[in-house]
Amino acid sequence: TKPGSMPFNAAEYLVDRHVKAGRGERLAVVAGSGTLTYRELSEEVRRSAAALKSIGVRPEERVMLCMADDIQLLAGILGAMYMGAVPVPISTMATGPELGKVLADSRARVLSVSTEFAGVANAAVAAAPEVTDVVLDGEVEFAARRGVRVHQWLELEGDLPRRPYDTWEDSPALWLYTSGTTGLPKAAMHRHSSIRMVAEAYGKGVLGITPDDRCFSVAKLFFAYGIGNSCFFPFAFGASTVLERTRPTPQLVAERLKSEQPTLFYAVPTFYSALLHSDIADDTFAGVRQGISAGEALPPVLYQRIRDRFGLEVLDGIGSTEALHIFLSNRSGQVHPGSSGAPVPGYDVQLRDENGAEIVACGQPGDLYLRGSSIATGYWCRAETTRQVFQGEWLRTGDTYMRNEDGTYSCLGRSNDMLKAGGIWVSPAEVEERLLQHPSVAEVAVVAAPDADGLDKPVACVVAAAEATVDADELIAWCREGLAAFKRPRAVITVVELPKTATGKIRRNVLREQVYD
Ligand code: 3SK
Repeated sequence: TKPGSMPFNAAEYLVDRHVKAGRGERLAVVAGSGTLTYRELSEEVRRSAAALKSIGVRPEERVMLCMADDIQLLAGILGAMYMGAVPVPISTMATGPELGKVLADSRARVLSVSTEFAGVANAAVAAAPEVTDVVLDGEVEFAARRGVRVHQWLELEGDLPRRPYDTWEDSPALWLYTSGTTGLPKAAMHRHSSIRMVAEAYGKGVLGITPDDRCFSVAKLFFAYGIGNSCFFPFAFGASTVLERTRPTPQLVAERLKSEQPTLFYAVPTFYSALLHSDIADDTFAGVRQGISAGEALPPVLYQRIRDRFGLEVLDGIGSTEALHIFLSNRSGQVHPGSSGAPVPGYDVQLRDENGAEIVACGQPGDLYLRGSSIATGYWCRAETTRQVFQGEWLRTGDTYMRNEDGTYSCLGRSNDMLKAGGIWVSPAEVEERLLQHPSVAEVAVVAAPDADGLDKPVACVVAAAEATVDADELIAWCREGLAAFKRPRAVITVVELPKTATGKIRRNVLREQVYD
């Protein structure tokens, strides 16, 4: 057999496998609209596969889902995979025109929508001439343009399939759009076997998930980070997942932790920071065995404050939409604060200099390259960018990293974020970490801006902490005190918020433009 050609269906692996093995009565999902055992989830997934088939969806066609985290989104994603189609969960934070562009780009004919997002979807469908069917998860006004059929999930019927479509390991399973730094988002195309790979690598290899675990993720299912956290990892190991339909706040998270008792909690650094700024009880995380952070580097000061106040150990890691999930991670009991940890089992990383030569010495900044079998097959209809990013076995991550003496890796920023001051490399992350230790700073990003001579100098864009005022001179002096003087920001600008991508990464290119103005 050719590699990748073994029969394999990720939805069957995640759900039906447990039913066949006699684990059907175990709890699988706790969601806003109810709870499901694995047997019930299997039924929902097959019902969704039948529903999609009944409206004419065929294997390998895309189905876009703009939906809140709940049973219908899970069943929609897994049902599409089950019948060989390709689910494309999409950000619920998009505007109508943004959604319209990706809908048209994907050439999906079917769009599944939660009632909350009907208005946005309505505008999007107007911009996507190929859409023929819209499926809604509840009663809501939806005046689609002519020629578009509008359905209710619950009213769609079809014979429940008894087995999945005969996908192979390499069959297309899932597309995830990634925002990138400029232009239209692009779809990273993932295979069925990549889902098993990330579950084995990170879910088992790093988190050691068992059937007794319960996962709760602040990152939603439409993110690569969220779908791994809330779907692939719990279901690969017969554990359960807690889904939250709305945008979580610290108070809401505290309530759900109390009522659902998750053992694994996944968030991004900004959310950990919000938790610290909230008045939730210090014992909120008493039942959580592990916190997880990704999306951007977790500053050591945040790591320590979470640990001191909540007694929670947070494993910082880095992943990417292209790699499907986390490929560098800290390990339980061996956290190196300020690092993204060591390669996850199944992945190799390399640091390369500007000539493409491998950097072996510790402490030297280099471009991070990644090798591992969960890497996407490419971007849909982006041949040139695909060639630049997917280089044979290696993925160019676009991040600048250095290796530490203990074999862990520390993020120095995006490859194109690094800045030079007086001809010496300055890591924005390092200056940001120092600034975050100042009580008047809630969030900060350091970018390069040209001085009067056109030479780049670090500028700090600061979001003030609640009830604090930012004193630029004081912050510059604070950095001068704690860092080599050349690293200090030459100016401090107060901003209301930092521009961010859908995955919570700071959009430094946008910030740079704002600072230039
Ligand atoms: O940004 C990350 O660190 C990440 C982690 C897991 C999956 C996807 C992403 C983008």
